[in-house]
Amino acid sequence: MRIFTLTGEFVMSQKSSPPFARMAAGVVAGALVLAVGHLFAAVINPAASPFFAVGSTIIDLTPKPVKDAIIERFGTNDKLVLFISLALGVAAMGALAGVLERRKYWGSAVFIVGGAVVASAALTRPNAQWWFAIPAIAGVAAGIAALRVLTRTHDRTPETTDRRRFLALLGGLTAVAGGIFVGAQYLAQRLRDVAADRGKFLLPAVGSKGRPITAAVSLPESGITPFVTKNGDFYRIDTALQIPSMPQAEWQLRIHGMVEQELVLTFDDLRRRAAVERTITLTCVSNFVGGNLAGNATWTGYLLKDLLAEARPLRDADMVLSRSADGWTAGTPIGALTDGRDSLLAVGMNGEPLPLEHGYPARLIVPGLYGYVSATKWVVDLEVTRFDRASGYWTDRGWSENGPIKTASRIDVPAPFAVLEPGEVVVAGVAWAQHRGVARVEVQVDDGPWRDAELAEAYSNDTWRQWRTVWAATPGNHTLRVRAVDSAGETQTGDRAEPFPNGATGWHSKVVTIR
Ligand SMILES: Nc1nc2c(c(=O)[nH]1)N[C@H]1C(S)=C(S)[C@@H](COP(=O)(O)O)O[C@H]1N2
Ligand SMILES: [Mo]
Repeated sequence: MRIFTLTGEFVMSQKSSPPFARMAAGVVAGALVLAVGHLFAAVINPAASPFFAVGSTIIDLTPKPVKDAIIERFGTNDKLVLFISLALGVAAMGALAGVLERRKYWGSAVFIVGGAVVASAALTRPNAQWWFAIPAIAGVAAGIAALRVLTRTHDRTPETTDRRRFLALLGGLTAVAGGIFVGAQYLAQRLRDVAADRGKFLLPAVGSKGRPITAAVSLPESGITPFVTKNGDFYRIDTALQIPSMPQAEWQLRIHGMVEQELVLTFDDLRRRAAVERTITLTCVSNFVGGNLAGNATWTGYLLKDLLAEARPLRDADMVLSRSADGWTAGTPIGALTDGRDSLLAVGMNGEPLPLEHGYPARLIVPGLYGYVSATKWVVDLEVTRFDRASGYWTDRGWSENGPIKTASRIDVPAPFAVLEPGEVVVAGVAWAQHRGVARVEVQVDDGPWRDAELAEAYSNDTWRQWRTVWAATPGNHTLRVRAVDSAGETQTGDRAEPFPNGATGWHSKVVTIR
């Protein structure tokens, strides 16, 4: 390696080589830490993998404004962005370790510190056991070994052959790390094949069906949001970096806390109870005005009021804290689960077992409440408690304790900034005010009067409702606005509010150009 020293001498020596080779050695050793950690976690528990342990911890610790900025910029690719940042972070740490790993082992020390961070992240995950630290320890051991071997090879091999030997070792170890990672993924899949488990899940026979969904609830406009959202089109929001894998045979729902009779229900127990089918529109509190974080599905499941009645909640309980297999929680007012509305322990979505990302094998669905305080996916635990004793995941992060869904309406057609011919232009969309129901929808063009839109038949107060109007469009740029009125006669507010802390408000508008 030819370089000039500070004094200007020309030297040929590995010892004073620029740090690229050492950095590369460190990066490869870092990759081995991740890969070996991932492999051990595949066997022990996927949540203990450096990727998931650190990733989930970052998600839980990220302050809200940063999280919002990331979600705004990257949308639902936020998890991919997180993994890439994590890999880059480990690469940077590896490069630093490589540079520092001279005779003094400072690089190994960097790995040990990094490993301690990963191990603490793993050990502080919900449901963690002491052995969640093993993947980090094993990964760091492999990483340090690789770092030692690589730097020694680099420093000791004679100049003429150094690059070749070093590069071969570097390449070989990179391939090994890649192989281990792919193998770990495969092993994790084989060991807990929850997709296959879902394939064998039988939906219960339904005693009570909801109203049939007739053609009258749908308007024929093309481009309008369909009344029922297909499972594949249904929005997905959760903090889960990996979908909790909960085979049906292992699943249990524990109902406990302030109850007279603690209950533990398996699927065998549930199959002896009456199943129902209900169509309910779910909405995320993070939805912006005009956004698409809402979906409507026919859910198969069990009425929560019946299951809770078996447990006999104490009179002074006012909340049910539901918990997922991966430790996420929601605090739901007990009234919303027992007041006669169709709150469900759902096991089916549009005639299929719940898709893995929507909560297989069981989740909650509560009409009228945003998902963050009610719709726990992969649910395994219901603790009957009080708002002054417990709180849910997002409430702990500043979102409102109560999350009733606000009245909202959206223009689906025409498309934003559409350029259209003058004459009859169809304006259409959906409106929702779950558990109150949409009574009217009004549309305004520019500063004109608010006019009633035509409505599809209401399916129920718990579902959204399609609307349309025909507008006699004249040339120029125009702003279209929509607002809904709920069945209590309350008009959707035009005051703009951000989603935080309890849901966005404001009228959705679209600008169109008429030629
Ligand atoms: N276990 C778990 N359940 C969860 C969440 C979560 O992060 N983890 N997010 C909730 C939120 S904020 C919403 S809006 C709904 C979204 O459900 P979906 O992904 O099926 O549309 O799930 C709820 N249930
Ligand atoms: Mo949400």
